[in-house]
Amino acid sequence: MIPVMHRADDPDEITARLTENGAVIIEDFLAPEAVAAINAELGPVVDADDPTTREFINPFIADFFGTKVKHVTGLASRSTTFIDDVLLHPIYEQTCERILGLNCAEWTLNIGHLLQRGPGAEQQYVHRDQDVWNFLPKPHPEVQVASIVALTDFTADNGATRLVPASNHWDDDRYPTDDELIVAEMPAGAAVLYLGSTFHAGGTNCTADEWRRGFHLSFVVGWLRTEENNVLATPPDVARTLPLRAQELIGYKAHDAIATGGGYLGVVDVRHPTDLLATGEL
Ligand SMILES: O=C(O)CCC(=O)C(=O)O
Ligand SMILES: [Fe+2]
Repeated sequence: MIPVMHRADDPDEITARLTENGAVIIEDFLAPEAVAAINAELGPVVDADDPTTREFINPFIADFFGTKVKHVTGLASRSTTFIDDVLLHPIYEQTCERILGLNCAEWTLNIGHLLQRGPGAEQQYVHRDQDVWNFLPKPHPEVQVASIVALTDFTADNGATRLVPASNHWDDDRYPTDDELIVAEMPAGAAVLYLGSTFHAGGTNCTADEWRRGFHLSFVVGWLRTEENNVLATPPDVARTLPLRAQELIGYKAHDAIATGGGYLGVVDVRHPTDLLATGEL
């Protein structure tokens, strides 16, 4: 089972449940007003997406998402409600600090997508999100905190995410059986947080006419390459208009590990790109 907690709960407790179970649902992650504002802003954008004509990097990924899932990518550059209510959500800061903060100087946004699973969308293959970094030798420390945020009610029938509790503790040679998948049913405004090491899959949508809409966003230690090229997706002209913390999370802050015996990553002119944005040099 997936523990259910609330945004006002002690961040240490939320982190403890997340690391024990590999997943935790925060039932009131977004206020109803925030869900309404996000849906008003992004609903028309996602509805306009046509998954049958969209192109993908390769046929495998095309098949992974299929032709029944609408996408909005690069959310940081497209949506102020995404920035204010989701990207900067304190629960991400609290859990990333406690989990990723042990293994990096800075964490960054890895990917920020809206996924709308439509009628007929089939279950994804069961995977760990961290497997995008397959060249990272195992075992390795936890490098990713991920989440799905429900913008509509998530039900077993409309494609709610399935997760495998405690699979973050499994050895690399164990793969889940179907009966080990637990459905993260949750109301609009809830989120399921999970780890990069937790097995999961977007579910089959077997309804006739219900769209399951949710954000898929994750954070990663700042020394790994991100799945989405966030700086290109949110170029300086847009980034300049965003709150400083959003700029940092998108990748405009260098990963400065000098204090722990490392070096710097992601500088421009040997400075933080955020500083160059502030002075107008970028
Ligand atoms: O949409 C979902 O429920 C899961 C999406 C997912 O796991 C992924 O795209 O990696
Ligand atoms: Fe995933």
